[in-house]
Amino acid sequence: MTLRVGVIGTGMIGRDHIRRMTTVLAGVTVTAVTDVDVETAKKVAEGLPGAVLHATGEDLIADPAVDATVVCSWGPTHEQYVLASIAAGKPVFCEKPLATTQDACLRIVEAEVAAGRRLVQVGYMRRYDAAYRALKRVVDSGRIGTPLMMHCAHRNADVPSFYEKESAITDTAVHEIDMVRWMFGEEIIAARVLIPRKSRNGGPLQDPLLLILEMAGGALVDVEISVNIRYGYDIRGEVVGEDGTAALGELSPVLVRGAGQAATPVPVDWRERFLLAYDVEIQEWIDSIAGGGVPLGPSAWDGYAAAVVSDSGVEALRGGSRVPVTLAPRPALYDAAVGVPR
Ligand code: NAD
Ligand code: ISE
Repeated sequence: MTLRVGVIGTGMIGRDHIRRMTTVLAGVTVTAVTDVDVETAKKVAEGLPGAVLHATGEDLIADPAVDATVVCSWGPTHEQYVLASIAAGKPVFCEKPLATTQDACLRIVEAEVAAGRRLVQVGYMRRYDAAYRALKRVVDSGRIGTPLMMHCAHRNADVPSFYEKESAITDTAVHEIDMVRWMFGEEIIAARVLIPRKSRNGGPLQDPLLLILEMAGGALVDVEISVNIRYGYDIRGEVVGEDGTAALGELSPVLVRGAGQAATPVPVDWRERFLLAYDVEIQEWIDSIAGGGVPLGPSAWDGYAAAVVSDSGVEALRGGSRVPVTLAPRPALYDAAVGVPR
């Protein structure tokens, strides 16, 4: 069966997911697109034989030639499209964040619970990255003993002009927030933020930041968030266990020696660094829902939990010292979901 997908939002990641669904992945066809930027959406639709350009996301979701939706519009618009997809009984892959407030995420969780089946998957792609998966296998094997700490760095070369102070947590470190819940199979119970000397490249932003997350089992996670590091897109992670450490390896397949140096290239941005992770993420999503199955990746609950932790991080950034994370009771619908046990 070929899954017929409609894409809402034909910006950077929307176009990238359309490229992979039309030229890389199997079992999928893009039958509809929409964007409030009609000119861009029109150009994208023209490159997709047989695809319909819809005036609104709601029209696209209602289209009988759309079996499932991929939401790649701006964060504040995610809630309306995810809720409309649930109401239509159609699976929806929503780019992160699930929604921009924890209340909105909870409304999505409640709508999905009322629908009685999992329809939502959130675009936290690190769970699909070969290096993160290898790191998790080592942690789960017990080879380095009980994890005590994880050191992470999330460095962007630069960020767009609309990026705000809080985006360092809500837009960037939110990936680590989801990743460590999955890595350790535990909830995060509190957040703190430490503020180092400001980079001259950061403009009005407080750049860099150090986010400290406390896991339910007692491990501590530190996340360096630098969003104007200039030299490239650099993602790091090292777990420190009682008996050893394990870190994400260098991913470049080439080491260049010359002029007295040995060097590996650094990716330009997230599209390059996580190219294959996005491919695996969307392929596994297609395979899981084709034929009426449920999505197996990050759930609406995971999207909600990430939003709550992210809010605690923002509060800590704005002046709180240690801000606890308080989650609503987890509905039974999410018991079988990949991720954090009850
Ligand atoms: P972008 O600005 O390039 O594209 C967003 C598009 O959404 C724009 O074309 C805009 O016109 C459109 N849009 C806005 N409101 C809309 C509406 N109501 N209906 C339809 N279209 C609408 O942004 P982007 O970088 O592609 O990011 C889009 C989403 O993807 C964001 O939520 C972002 O956080 C997420 N993202 C995820 C990753 C990842 O690593 N998983 C990477 C980048 C972006
Ligand atoms: C962007 O929205 C992403 O999701 C990228 O993965 C992240 O590295 C970047 O900081 C965000 O702005």
